[in-house]
This record gives sequence, structure tokens and C-alpha cells, in this order.
Amino acid sequence: MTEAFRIVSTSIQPDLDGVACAIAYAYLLEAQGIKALPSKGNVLDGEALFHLDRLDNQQWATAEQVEGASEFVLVDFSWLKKLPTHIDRMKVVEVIDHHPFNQPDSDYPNSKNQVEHIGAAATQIVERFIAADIDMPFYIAELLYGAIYSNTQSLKGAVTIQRDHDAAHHLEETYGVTLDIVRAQYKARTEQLLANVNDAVTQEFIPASHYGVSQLEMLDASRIWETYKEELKSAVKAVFEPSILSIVDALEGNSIHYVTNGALGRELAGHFPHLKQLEPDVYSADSAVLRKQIFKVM
Ligand SMILES: [Mn+2]
Repeated sequence: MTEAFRIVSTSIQPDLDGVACAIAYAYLLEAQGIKALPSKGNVLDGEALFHLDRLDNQQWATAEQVEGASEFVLVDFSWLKKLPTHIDRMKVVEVIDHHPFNQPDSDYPNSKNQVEHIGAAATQIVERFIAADIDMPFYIAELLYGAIYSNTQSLKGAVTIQRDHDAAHHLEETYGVTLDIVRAQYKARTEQLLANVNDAVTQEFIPASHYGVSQLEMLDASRIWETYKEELKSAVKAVFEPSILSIVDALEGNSIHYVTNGALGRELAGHFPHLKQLEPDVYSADSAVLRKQIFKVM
């Protein structure tokens, strides 16, 4: 008989928020006397991979431990479509998530659910540590801090609420985490995207009615644009025309938008009057114009 663990699971394809929450919450449960191990889906996200590479001795649930588990916690997701196939939804005992458009109460009838409008699930986990009055090791503080920044466009995105700011401040004040870790993770993601510009532009492309938008969040957006503009222009043209390519600065929160034709550019500028026209087909904004904002109005 193998020892029973409560498995804290990410979705089938987690970002940094999911990975950070799984590691951190399993640690918190253990600290509270509940045997727990994290389990992760297929990690492709550059920031999550960057953090995972830095972890020396992180323990993950083995396939046997997951198979033998009778209790599962889901972090940073609750959509049934993103549930790993080896998890029986009836065995889910807790959900901590910030995607409130799902139906966790009917999908996981035996679960205690905390699903809220908040910038990052990592914020919810930080609050659990504070409520339990349990300290976390520095590497977990860095993971959660990085996840909060990553999920909130550096605390500048529209999803951000005061609780996200408070959680980030708490990690700075209590554990001495700094923006250095955020810069490093954004740098890793930027390098991953630039390693194959065509793939990045294609993967981040979402079609809308008569156009589409590819959005890349990167460090040093202006410099990246100046350096790679010819490659980026032809990459987005190859996906669909007319299109918008948005390069959002992950840390500064400004953005650059390339449009493949003039009419689409005028439409965009008409909806977002704070856009500055840099060139006939290039606009910029001091506060990022995000794809989801564009889709709301065009
Ligand atoms: Mn998240």
C-alpha cells in the first residue's frame, strides 16, 4: 500500500501561474500536516520553463501516486476541458481559480471552490499562506511573485485588483523578492519568442470578424520592434491579411501596433484615440492596447 497524497494539479497545459500555485499550495498543505504533492500538465510556456529550470529538488507526484490518489486540488483552472484525463472530477476536493466563467459547483460536486475575479491565482495562494500564518521558502515567494506579474501584465493589466498589489508587496516586504526575477523570466520568454518569430506570431494569432490580431508580450518592446520589424511584418502578413501585430512591453506596459493596411489602421486609431501614429502603418501607446480590448470594439 502506497502512502496517500493529496494531488495539487495544474491544467493540461499550464502557464507560470498554474505551475507556481501547484508547487506553493502543495507546500502549504504539507506545512499544515496534509500529505500533498504537485502535479503538472505539459509545460510549454517560456516563463514557466524558466522557473522550472531553476528548481533543483522539486518533488512532483509520480504517475503511481496520481493514480492512487483519492483527493485532488485544482489550481489556476476549473474548466473541465482542461482537466488532466487521469483526474476523476468526483475526486476533486478543492478548486482555487480566477476564471469565473466556468461551472465548478456542478462540475466538481464534492469540491470546496474559491473561484474569483482576481488578477492571478498566485494572489489567492499568497493569501492562504498569510491566513494560515505559515512562512514560505524564498523560491516559492519568487515563483508566486513572478506568477502575479505574469498574469497581470506587471500589475498594469485590466484584470489587476488591489489584492494582487497587496500580495506582491507582501512578497517583497516579507521575503525580499525583487523585480529582478520578473525581468529574468520576461527575458526568457522574449528569447523563446524570438528564437522562432514565425511560430510565435502564428501561435499568438487570433482571428476576429474581418481581421486578426497577433499579440506578443516581450521585454523591451520598442527595441525588439526596431530590431526585428521586417521579420515580424512578414510573419504576420503570412498568417492573415489584414492583421494587427501588437508588441506589448511586459514590464513597462506600453505597446506598438503594426497594421498590414491603412484602412485597418484608421479603424484602430478611431477606437483608441491615445494611439500615436509613428509611421503610416505603425502606432504606439503609452498604456498598452491589448488584443482583448481591440476585440471588444472592432
Ligand atoms: Mn492564472
